[in-house]
Amino acid sequence: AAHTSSSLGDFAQYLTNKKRKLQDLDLNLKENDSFGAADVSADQLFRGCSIYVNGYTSPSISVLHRLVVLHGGRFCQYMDSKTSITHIVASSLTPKKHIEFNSYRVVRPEWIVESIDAGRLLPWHNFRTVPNSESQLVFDDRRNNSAINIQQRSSSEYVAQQIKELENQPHNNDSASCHIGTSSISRTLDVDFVRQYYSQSRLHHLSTWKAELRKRYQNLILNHVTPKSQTISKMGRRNSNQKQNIRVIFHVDFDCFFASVAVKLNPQFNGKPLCVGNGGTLNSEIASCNYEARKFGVKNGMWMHQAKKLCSNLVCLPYQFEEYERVSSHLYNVLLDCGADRIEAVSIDEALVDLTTACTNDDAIDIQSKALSISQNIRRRIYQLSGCTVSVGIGDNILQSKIATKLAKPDGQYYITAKESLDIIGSMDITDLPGVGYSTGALLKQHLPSINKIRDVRAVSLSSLKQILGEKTGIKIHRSSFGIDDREVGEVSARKSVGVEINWGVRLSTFDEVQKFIRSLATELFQRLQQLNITGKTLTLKVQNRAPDAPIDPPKYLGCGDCISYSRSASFSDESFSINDICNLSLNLILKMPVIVQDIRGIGLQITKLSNA
Ligand code: DCP
Ligand code: CA
Ligand code: CA
Repeated sequence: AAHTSSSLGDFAQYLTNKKRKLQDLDLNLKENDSFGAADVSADQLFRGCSIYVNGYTSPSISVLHRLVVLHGGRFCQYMDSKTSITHIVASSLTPKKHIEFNSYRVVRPEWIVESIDAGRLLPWHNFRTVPNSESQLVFDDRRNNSAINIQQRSSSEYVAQQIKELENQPHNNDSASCHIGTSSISRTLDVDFVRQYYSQSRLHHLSTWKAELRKRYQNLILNHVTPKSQTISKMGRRNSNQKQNIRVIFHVDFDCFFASVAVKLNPQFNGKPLCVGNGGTLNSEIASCNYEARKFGVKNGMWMHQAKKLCSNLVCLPYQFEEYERVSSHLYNVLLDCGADRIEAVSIDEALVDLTTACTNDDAIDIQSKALSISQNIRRRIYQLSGCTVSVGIGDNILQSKIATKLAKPDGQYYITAKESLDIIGSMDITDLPGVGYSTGALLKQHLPSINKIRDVRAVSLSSLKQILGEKTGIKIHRSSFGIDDREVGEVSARKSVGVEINWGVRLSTFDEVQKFIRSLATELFQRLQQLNITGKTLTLKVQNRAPDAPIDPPKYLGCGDCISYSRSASFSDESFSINDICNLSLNLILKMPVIVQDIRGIGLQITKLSNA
């Protein structure tokens, strides 16, 4: 289960429960293990010892856990109560851990195994992970000139050996014994990681494009011919022939956008099932697949291994970010020049256009045929310029036009009547509620389990909907269930935050690395603020921490897996903050979170309470 607790209290409770569960498990283990029962004399060998295992060990952490518990010791899953831990078992230590564990008895796993063999507790200092003199040396280094010496030491034989050990560690080993995969370390430590990540991340591109396009087309009123008598809409300008409240909204969306661009650049795959994704490894996600692939049941967002099962000869091609921008610009240029009243950028491959005036003109015979002929034109011109097809949905409002697009796809157009859209919306599953997230639909299902389709929502009173979903969402869902949507095209709310977030490829092993990672995020964030000419008052730090029962290596390669997410905010002393200020504030915030360095799977920084710089 996903845990999204944000408060410390909840997490403390979670930990307490979890620990209780583990202790029960320990008891069970002890009672049921015949090996333990047979060796009664050794039973209390580790009595009074509280043992914590750090990093990769041989035998694995789960074996050590068993051995410690069977022989009367306490096994600590977490380092939360440092003082109660008597021994840390580690095969090797990172320089940072050297310091962090300086006041502990840090022993090699052999101490456990050989003590059991000997039938008595062997002196721990004969099994030091770090020979005494070395540990002392590091400590002195730290007192004298802090981090620099630790860095220098990383060339020492000791650390070299440690790295070698890590490198020899197999990737998909027993997950409990494999704390950090090598390639993940190098990825996260890579100085250019953040920059590289952003140049390769499609989600980052999608959100940046969206922000830029929105900014460009926000408040752009295209039809400047305004009859004096007309002030029908608060934003749009309407033609005098327009009947009150009638609107003609177009939704224009590229068909399988990334996949279309891929086929355009690789025409040899024309007509073959194809998708675009990250390298096509089995553990990657499909960003876009063409309609030939969809015939096999392949879908956008599906995992590659699943898609390959459905369609074994599915071709996977790489992203072409620059080409997406080029193709998209043709869409926007055509829409800027089609006689529209208003235009709204929805995303790189999709826009809303208010064509009320053009469709209700004096020379328009009837709205539907006029709209369909304008649409035909738009589609033809976009295809001529870009070589990719769009589909167009037309309706009385934004919601209806988006539903019409679903009926138009691929390479088609559809004019939907109010009655028709009402039927279609009614037959949709509530988790597909248009304009609201999946979670709202799920929440509704939880409170009203008998409700399945959106048409059932119509029977629920507005007051109950408000009670379940809150005032705003309640009203919104009530209205959308009846196909009502009075948003104006281009009426997008102003930007409320600027942020950066990485939750892929994040595997850190020391606090030093956390600091470095935060610094690169802060640098990226700072550059964005500068580009947008924006500053703000408040910083929010979000950290994704591996959920205790989630596997160390999630199914998605280097993904974040099941996480508990923490979020904390603080304000800058003034709005002219620097990269350093962002770092310092972030570090203050992360220290207040009960996160474990090795379990961090994602970090995000966000600035809110924005103002112009
Ligand atoms: N995209 C992505 N990841 C997402 C959503 C979108 O990479 N979670 C990218 C790939 C898509 C493009 O954005 O090609 C446009 O998204 P659409 O939802 O419009 O999907 P397609 O254009 O691929 O298909 P359709 O024909 O259904 O619109
Ligand atoms: Ca699309
Ligand atoms: Ca789209």
